[in-house]
Amino acid sequence: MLDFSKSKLFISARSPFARRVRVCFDEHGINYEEVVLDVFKANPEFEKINPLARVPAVQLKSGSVIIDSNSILDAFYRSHQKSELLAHSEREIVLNAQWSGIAVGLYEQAIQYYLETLRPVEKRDLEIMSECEGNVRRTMAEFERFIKGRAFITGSHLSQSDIDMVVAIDYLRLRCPEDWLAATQETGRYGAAIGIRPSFVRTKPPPPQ
Ligand SMILES: N[C@@H](CCC(=O)N[C@@H](CS)C(=O)NCC(=O)O)C(=O)O
Repeated sequence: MLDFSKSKLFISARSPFARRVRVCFDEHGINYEEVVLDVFKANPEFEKINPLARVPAVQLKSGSVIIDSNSILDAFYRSHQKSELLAHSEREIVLNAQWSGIAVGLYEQAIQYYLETLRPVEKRDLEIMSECEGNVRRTMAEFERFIKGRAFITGSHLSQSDIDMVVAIDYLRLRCPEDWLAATQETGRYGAAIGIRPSFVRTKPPPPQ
């Protein structure tokens, strides 16, 4: 059993990968410290913790370090096998795995798009940007159909896949054009209901700089 209390979680204020772990820790009442980094700047001290210089990374009070949101969550849930956020049936396990995978893919698409927008207009790869747009619109249309009439992905209770999808919805709103989510009212209703939880309110990404 790994002990996550009194751990240090290295994050950046807007990272969706970090936020899925932050919300998970908050939902489980973990007492931990957040170390906020600017990942667009060199962080020599952090590179000693994670040579890849990526957030999230967690340093347990034992000194052990786990990097990558999937690895952190995997280790966390192995140590919290009675968590109410865990899937109870085969159907729930499949739904959770499916939508958590999709959520992480959405983070990647939004980041790829955002990084292009940081380049001077003439250097942007329009093919990549349009591919991201197509992938996000198609995926969100699929989620809109799926979530209609449901409060949670499993139908009955909050799971890590809900955390991951609501983090994705907020991150798309932060980094991508507004109209990509224009036709997703059911998604909006679902995100708003879960987004009022204190764990989401506390970790809400600040507006873009
Ligand atoms: N697969 C990793 C992705 C983490 C990631 O890409 N983090 C970004 C912030 S959103 C980062 O630290 N980027 C800085 C860099 O790659 O130098 C995870 O799930 O934790």
